[in-house]
Amino acid sequence: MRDSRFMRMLGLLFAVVLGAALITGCGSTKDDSDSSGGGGSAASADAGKADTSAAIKKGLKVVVMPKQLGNPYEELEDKGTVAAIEETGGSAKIQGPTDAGASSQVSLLRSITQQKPDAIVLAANDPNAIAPVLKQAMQRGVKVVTQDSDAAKDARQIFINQATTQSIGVQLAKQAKSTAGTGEIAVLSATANAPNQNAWIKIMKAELQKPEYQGLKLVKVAYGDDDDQKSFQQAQGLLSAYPNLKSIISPTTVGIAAAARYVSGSKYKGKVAITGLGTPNQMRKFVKDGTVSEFALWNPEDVGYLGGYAAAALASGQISGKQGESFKAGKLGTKTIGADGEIVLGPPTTFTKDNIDKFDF
Ligand code: RAM
Repeated sequence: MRDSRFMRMLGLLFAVVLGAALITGCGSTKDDSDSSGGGGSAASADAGKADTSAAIKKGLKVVVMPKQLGNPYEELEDKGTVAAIEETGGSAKIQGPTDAGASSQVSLLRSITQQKPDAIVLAANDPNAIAPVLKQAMQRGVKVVTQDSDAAKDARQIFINQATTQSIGVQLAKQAKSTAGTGEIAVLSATANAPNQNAWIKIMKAELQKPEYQGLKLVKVAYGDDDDQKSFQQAQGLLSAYPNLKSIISPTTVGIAAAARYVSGSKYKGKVAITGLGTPNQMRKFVKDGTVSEFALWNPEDVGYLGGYAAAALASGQISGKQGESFKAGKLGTKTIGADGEIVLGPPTTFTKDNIDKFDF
């Protein structure tokens, strides 16, 4: 008797719980389920299926990794990423190595993967050294976005490219010609493994083979490792080894600033041109003192901001990284993923004494 009453009560309780669960389930909005944080398994079961109407999840945890800490360019870029993540209601933490060496990011990425953030947004120091750990992160459900400098294509979902690689390489060749005319030129790059600089230099070299560049001779590619002192010494070394050098093209903000500093205080000032990619704030004094006549860059903060929104859209299931998918990137508007998961921000700006004071970054 007591047993059967107990069973009836148990049955009733079961029905009430089941009913409540059904009601809650039916009544839940997308936002509710998205922000529950417990949707991990559902999200991974849906991996690869994008729902462009899905809301951005609140409270996303994102790790932002520069090539190295202390590089003013990378700091601007990461500031943009943090701003974007915070705009979406998430939190972002910057973690990075102290040098831009090929394997400097690997162990850091390994420990970050253990913590399983929603996404990692990084500028790669080497396309392959970090590929295994990034793949492991993606297998664990961490979304991976590269910006500025790409990893191997299968080790990230999206790459934010500042401008097309082709257009940057062509621009460097044009800078070589407009500053040197003909004669000997050299490149002062970042590290020997840097994915972005290597890709640009490859295009630049191919351009230099064209008839319009006849008479220009690239004598050396030197590496300053995106280290100010080493870049300064490399600039000095290039000029003493190649006394006929007409121009140094430095496709790194660290390299161009160090080379310009060296030349501006040397006998080469006014004789050897320095050009390439730099931030207006670092280069202003060298433009004003006549050491540099032109250089170029995009807005690093926008690159990072776009990377932040791409990470949030990926981690919210709005996009999966496939070509043709679109998402809203805050003040930058709607962006669409191109071939190989690449999104291109826009063309670089050329800075000269006539426009440099209009820019503050
Ligand atoms: C340096 C870094 C960065 C590059 C710029 C132009 O700050 O190498 O990756 O994009 O230069």
